[in-house]
Amino acid sequence: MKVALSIAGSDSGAGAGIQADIKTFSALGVYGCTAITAITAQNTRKVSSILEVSPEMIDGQIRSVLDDIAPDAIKIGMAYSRRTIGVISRLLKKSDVPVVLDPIFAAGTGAKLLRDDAYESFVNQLVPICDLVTPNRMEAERLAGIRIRSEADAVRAAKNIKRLGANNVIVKGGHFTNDKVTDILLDHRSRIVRITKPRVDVGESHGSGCNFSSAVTAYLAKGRTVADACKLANEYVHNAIVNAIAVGGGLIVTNPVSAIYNDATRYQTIAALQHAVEEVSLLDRFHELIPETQTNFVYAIPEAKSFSDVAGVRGRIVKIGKSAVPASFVEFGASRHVASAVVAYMRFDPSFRSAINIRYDAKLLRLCQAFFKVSSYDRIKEPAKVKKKEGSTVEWGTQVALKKEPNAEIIYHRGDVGKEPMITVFGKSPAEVVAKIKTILKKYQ
Ligand code: PXL
Repeated sequence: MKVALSIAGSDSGAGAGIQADIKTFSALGVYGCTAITAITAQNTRKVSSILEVSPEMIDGQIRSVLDDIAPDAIKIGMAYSRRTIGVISRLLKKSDVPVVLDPIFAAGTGAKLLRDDAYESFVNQLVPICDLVTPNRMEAERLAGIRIRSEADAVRAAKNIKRLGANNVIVKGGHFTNDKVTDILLDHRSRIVRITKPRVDVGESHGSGCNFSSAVTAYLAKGRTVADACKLANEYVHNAIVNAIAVGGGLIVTNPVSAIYNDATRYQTIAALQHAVEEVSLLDRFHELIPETQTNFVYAIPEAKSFSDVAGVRGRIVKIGKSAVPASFVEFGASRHVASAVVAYMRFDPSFRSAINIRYDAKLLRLCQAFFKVSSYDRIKEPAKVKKKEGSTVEWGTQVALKKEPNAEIIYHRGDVGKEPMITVFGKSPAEVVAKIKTILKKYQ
């Protein structure tokens, strides 16, 4: 496992600082070591106090790590005072692994995290020993000594900062007002690389700067070039911001571990659905429930927002003679209709994440009504403007049916011109949906 060291301050609210760095290193599969420079008493609203760690103790932490664990890359965060800067600079001056410097001057909530009397040491002793400096707009303005209002200004600022002795400089684009966020990287050969992403409309978040610099450090530890590490870190932080959480009453905090949870839940979702698809397909006489347009069986991740967050059977479960056969494997985005029904249902009750569609006939409907709460909608009553959007009828109809009967576990419609009538069975898990199908099949002659 590659190793990264973060030399930074502790944030008790854990959105930024060393806590954010460890989360990021861990999420990116890098072993994270730490040397704590200062302890902040802090939450999402404010920093209430700062305790500096003694220079001897900072020196001791860094030496302990360097002597034994040999990091592949190092990040410097909150440096706070002249003494601390002196210690870090002495120990890292001759570093043969990449050093990333995140200029931390003030917290998003306002407190000073670099003392005014330490600024000169920061510029003279830390900037020149670093391979990459990662200022945001305000930090770049201070370091470069110019106002940054445009991309051309950001390029000029990066050049000024490079003249202070930094090998590579990235001026981050988060604190501008454009729809797109563009980071400007000026690399060691004075080439400009622009990294652009759509802006995430969540307002100011706490932690993104620390997540970015520690992600770059993790990618450098894994051997990526500076430009690649910056692009990958940009992508990573974008997702941490998309998944930001309101843990306290102040700023929202970024969620740098969301990517691992996301992948893990996707795997669990696929595995559970795959199992249930096989089970339902092998049920005796299940093929009799398959409609003309075939059956899909779906399962959504807990935070599903659209059909792409819902797993389904690619090509549906099809009737072949007297058997039901999944046309292909289970995959995210494989269903539009049944997936849209689940997404719509989850807006009512997020615990109902699975569904299957079966044939409509009067006898099946009566059986459903005998065992489960059933509701319905009438496709003919759909407003014309809803009809235009693909998949929207099902969403609209599911909401209509749930408004009528909020506890409905089965929803049907009687079709429309060229639209087959359909019954959709919902459940909290694919296993629960299979159990409902078994109940229906048992009585279906
Ligand atoms: O976001 C920069 C930052 C870094 N390190 C510590 C912090 C903050 C912001 O509050 O508290 C310790």
